[in-house]
Amino acid sequence: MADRLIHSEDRVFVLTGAGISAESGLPTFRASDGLWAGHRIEDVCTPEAWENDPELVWQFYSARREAAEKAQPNPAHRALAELEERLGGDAFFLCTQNVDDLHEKAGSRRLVHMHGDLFTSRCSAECGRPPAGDRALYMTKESIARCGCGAMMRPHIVWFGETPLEMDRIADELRRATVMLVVGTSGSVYPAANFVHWARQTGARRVYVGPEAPLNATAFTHVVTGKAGEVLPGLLSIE
Ligand code: BJW
Repeated sequence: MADRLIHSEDRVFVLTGAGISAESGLPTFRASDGLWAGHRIEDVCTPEAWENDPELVWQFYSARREAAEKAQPNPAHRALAELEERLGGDAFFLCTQNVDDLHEKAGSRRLVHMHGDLFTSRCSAECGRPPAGDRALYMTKESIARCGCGAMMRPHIVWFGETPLEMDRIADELRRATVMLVVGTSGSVYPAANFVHWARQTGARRVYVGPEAPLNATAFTHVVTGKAGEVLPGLLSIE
C-alpha cells in the first residue's frame, strides 16, 4: 500500500483468526487435513459432539490448553498491542475469534473473544453460576470437573450453532471504525465473515493480512499477502 494504513485520527477495529497464532506454533483449523486425532474438527466443535462424547471433547480442549499454555505471542500479536498503546483511549478495539490468550500475553487490553476462552469453563446445564477460570486438563470422563449443581463443566467455547459472545459491543465498535484490519482468518465462519460487509456499509478502509486471500476477499479495499508476523510490524506505523 502506498499510503500509511493508519492515521492518528483513525478508529481501528481489528478482527483476528487462527492464522495470527500460527507463527506461535498453534495450528489453524483449515490448514492441512483439518483433522484432530482422526476426528473432523467440526465433530468436536458442536453441542452434539458434547452430548455424544464429552470425554473426547475435553481431550481436544485439554490438548489445546496444554499447547496454548506453552505458546508465546509473536511479532504480530505484539504489533497490535503496541498500536493500541500508541492510539490510546478507545480508538482501538480488537475482536478475536481465537480462544488462546496470546493477545493478552502480548499486552492487548480492549479486546473480546467472540468464540470464547480456552482457560474458562462453565456449567453444561446452564444453572446460572457464572463461568470460571480453569486451566486443568481432563482426559477421562470421571475426571471432568462438576459444577456446584452437579452437572459436568464444559469448555467456555462457542460451538457451531451457538451464539457468539459480545455481539452488541462488536457491532457498536464496527459502526464507529474508520479502519478495519482483518488478520489470519479464512472468512469461512459466520458471523465473523460478515463483519467486513458491515464495515463496507460505513465506508471504513478494509485491509486483510494473510498468506492467501480469504473467501470474502472481494469485500476488502486491500489484501496484503504475507505472514502476519512479517507484515504487521511494518504495516502498523501511524502517520
Ligand atoms: C495466516 C498465517 C500466518 C496461516 N499469518 N495468516 C450456512 C451459511 C452461513 C452461515 C451458516 C451456515 N450454516 C451454519 C452457519 C452458521 C455457522 C457457520 O459459520 N458455519 C460455517 C461452517 C458455514 N456459524 C455459527 O454457528 C456461529 N454462530 C452463529 O452463527 O449464531 C447465530 C448468531 C449470529 C449472530 C448473532 C447472534 C446469533 C458460531 C461459530 C462458532 C465457531 N466456532 C469455532 C470453534 C470454537 C473455537 C475453538 O475451538 O477454537 O471457532 S470453529 C473455528 O472456526 C473456530 C475459529 O474461531 C473459526 C474461524 O476459523 P479461522 O480463524 O478463520 O481459521 P481457519 O483455519 O479457517 O483459517 C486460518 C487462516 O489463517 C487461513 O486463511 C490461512 O491462510 C491464514 N494463515 N498462517 C496470517 N502466518
